[in-house]
Amino acid sequence: MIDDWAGEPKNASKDGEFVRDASYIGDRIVAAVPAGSAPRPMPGTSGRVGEMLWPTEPGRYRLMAARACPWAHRAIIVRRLMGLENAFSLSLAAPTHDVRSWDYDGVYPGGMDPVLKIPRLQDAYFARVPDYPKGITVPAMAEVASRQVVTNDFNQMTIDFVREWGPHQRPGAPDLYPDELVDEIEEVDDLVYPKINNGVYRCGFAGSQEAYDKAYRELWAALDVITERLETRRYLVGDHITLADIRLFTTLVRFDAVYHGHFKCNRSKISEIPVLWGYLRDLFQTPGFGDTVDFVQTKQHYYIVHAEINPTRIVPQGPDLTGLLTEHGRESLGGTPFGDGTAPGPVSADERPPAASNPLFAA
Ligand SMILES: N[C@@H](CCC(=O)N[C@@H](CS)C(=O)NCC(=O)O)C(=O)O
Repeated sequence: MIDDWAGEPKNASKDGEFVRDASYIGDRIVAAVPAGSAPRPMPGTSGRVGEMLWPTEPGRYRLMAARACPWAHRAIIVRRLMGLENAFSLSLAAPTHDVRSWDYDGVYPGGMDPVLKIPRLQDAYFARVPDYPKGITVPAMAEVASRQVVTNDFNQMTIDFVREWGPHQRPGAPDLYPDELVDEIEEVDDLVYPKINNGVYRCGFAGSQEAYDKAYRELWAALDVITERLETRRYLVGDHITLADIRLFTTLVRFDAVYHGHFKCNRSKISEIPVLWGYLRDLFQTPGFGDTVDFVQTKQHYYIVHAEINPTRIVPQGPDLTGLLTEHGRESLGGTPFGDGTAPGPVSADERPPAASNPLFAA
């Protein structure tokens, strides 16, 4: 809750360990509140910031994201797979920013988000919580009319895209979070989130050799477990894509281009691990995954914004990414990408990453 946040350092480091700040404006956008209604307190709460329920209402919200960010990337993929493009629009921040966090410099005319009419993401945070003391992070859902952040809880947001927006999803939208698989999906996440998704950050932002060594060991131990699991299964849980695969994909797809060098996660590249490389190529080539990636922006973000670990701010040229398009052969493991659902159509021209940023569009 917001009262408890003031003065708390973000991503505080203890004994050189990177400790991610995982507190959020945790309001939710849900089906149970009628469209047109004002937000209401979550049952049993006093309705402070983080305790409100807002209605799922097409046109009312805007997803504020950035191509570079793996946590925002989850939301972009889920929105596309569920066909929610007409339910809420997408705002994409510039890849680099100063200490005031994300802005729209060079992205939209006049450096202003054209719908929210703000130059910086922080304006939507401050509209909700004046002097907001935490990280100004993507992804966030903002209410268009009030230009304020509703939620920045990246994980709950994607679960709610799947479960709360049903009537506004496309026909054939897959079930990415089936009831009967939830326990297993979250069990996999108990390993993937701390050791892999956040594990690469724990390596990269470690402030001591010991903290780095520990994070590195845990990262690779977890990747070994996941590799073994994916040797005989096409997807992490069940026989079609679920949120578990989306969560892992966003780290794997950045690995060789960023985490291997910039974050010193360099036991090997994903392209040198046949099972993970096959799994990554399979997902990359699946509509909704590879077509949401912008490698140029992703590299620019990490190598330029994190000057504390890359003081020259030089952005590497490599690696060659064309291998992502090669045959993966994982169909023989069984399963189908979307289960009883169907693939989304091609990504719309206004949301397609540029050809220079993605081998899928380079041809
Ligand atoms: N806040 C979430 C994830 C979102 C997040 O960390 N986003 C990053 C980009 S990858 C961000 O917006 N950082 C900007 C900042 O902290 O100023 C968490 O840490 O669990």
